[in-house]
Amino acid sequence: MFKDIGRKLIFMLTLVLCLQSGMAMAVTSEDAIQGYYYYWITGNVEQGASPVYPNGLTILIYDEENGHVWTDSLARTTIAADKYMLNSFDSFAPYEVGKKYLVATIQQSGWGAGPEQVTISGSGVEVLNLTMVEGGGVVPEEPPSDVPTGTIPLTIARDPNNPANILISWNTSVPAYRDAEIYMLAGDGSGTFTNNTANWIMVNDPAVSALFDDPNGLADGMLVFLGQFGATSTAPEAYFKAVQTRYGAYNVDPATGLQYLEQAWAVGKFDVLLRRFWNFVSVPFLTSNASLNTAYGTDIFTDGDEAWKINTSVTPSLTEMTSFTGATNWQGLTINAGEGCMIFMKTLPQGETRTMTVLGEVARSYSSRMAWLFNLMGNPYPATFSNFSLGSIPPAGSGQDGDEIWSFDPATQTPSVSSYRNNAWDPTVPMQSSNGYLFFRKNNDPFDWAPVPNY
Ligand SMILES: [Ca+2]
Repeated sequence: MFKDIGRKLIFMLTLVLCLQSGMAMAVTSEDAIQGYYYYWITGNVEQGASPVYPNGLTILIYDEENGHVWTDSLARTTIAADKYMLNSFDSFAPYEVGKKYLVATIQQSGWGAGPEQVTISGSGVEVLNLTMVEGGGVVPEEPPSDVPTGTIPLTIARDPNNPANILISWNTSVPAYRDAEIYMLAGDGSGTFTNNTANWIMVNDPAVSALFDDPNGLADGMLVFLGQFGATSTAPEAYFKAVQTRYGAYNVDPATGLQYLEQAWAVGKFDVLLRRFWNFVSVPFLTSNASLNTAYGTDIFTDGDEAWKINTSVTPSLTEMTSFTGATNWQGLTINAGEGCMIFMKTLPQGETRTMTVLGEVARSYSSRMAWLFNLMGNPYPATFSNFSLGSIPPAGSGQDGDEIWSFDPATQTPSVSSYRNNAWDPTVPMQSSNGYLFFRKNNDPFDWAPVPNY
């Protein structure tokens, strides 16, 4: 952080000297060490025959990749007094020295300036004068997805290079996604996800930066969350979002009225403690039919451990679906968000626990069919509902007399039941993230369960 500020100050100072001395600028040794190329492209934009005045137009320097010009190119600025100055420091420097880039205005009403090539020399200021022409300029594209403006979609997985770590990554082949700021939200393990930006913190903040390997090194599209998978985990729940730096995480997107950080999609990790014998669990993330091997891992289980789910291939019934063995792991069994699963830890000593870390994307909506009789379910969101009847669990009018919800306390190996009567659950049951529940639809029709997240 301080190094960045220092670099920026050196750069600003160098620029001032450069402008005062007629733009004869030398590269400082600091530049060479850092590998950042302080570089300005500047010039005039003549109006020419254009009915569109250049002042106020946006001008870009961009790397034309596969014929695309992305909305968020390397750097951009606004033309003022017929002049522009594109600053490499406002981009995700370094540029590639010796490579040709393009400079152009965004086209407006069919008129624009450029594109014209500029070769990055790695030092000094390049002067490139442009003239508005009909058909000139560029029409940039949006990044290739439906992600919210100014944000970057993340993926989360176990680190293939070190299974104790978690790898957060994003697609830097999209130029806009190289401009990343990564934010984290930590929780106590009870299901505390929120989009409220007050609780989020940038990963290079000294308060959390030690949890990561090189939290400032984001140009590779990868961030390693150290020691947070399984036994060595110290953060029982944690979430990540990414925004594009130039938008400003706390600025408001005029199209949605939300802060860019607020509307970014999230991924996360959640630790589930397993105890001796029966555990009733669920995955509070979108997993799209993740295999149990992926969702639950394999290293905390031993031969003879069991996974039980509802077998829908016959009359719905609670069925042992697979036994764990070191040779076959969990075989082909899969788990989805909102699905409950009973795990039997056969050989785990009394009083010991095992940490099962689950990873995935935080769901923004959810729906599943509740069948007649047995439904093993879980909260599909990493945020606890205080009451099953809230958030349409089940939707108003869908719970009917005779329905039952069974919870299970793995510490005491004790089940408890709540019955639906007089339009309410008796007693009320909080729906905790990562717990599993048995919803027993005794007499009534199936229905679509679509709880609304309370983020
Ligand atoms: Ca990195």
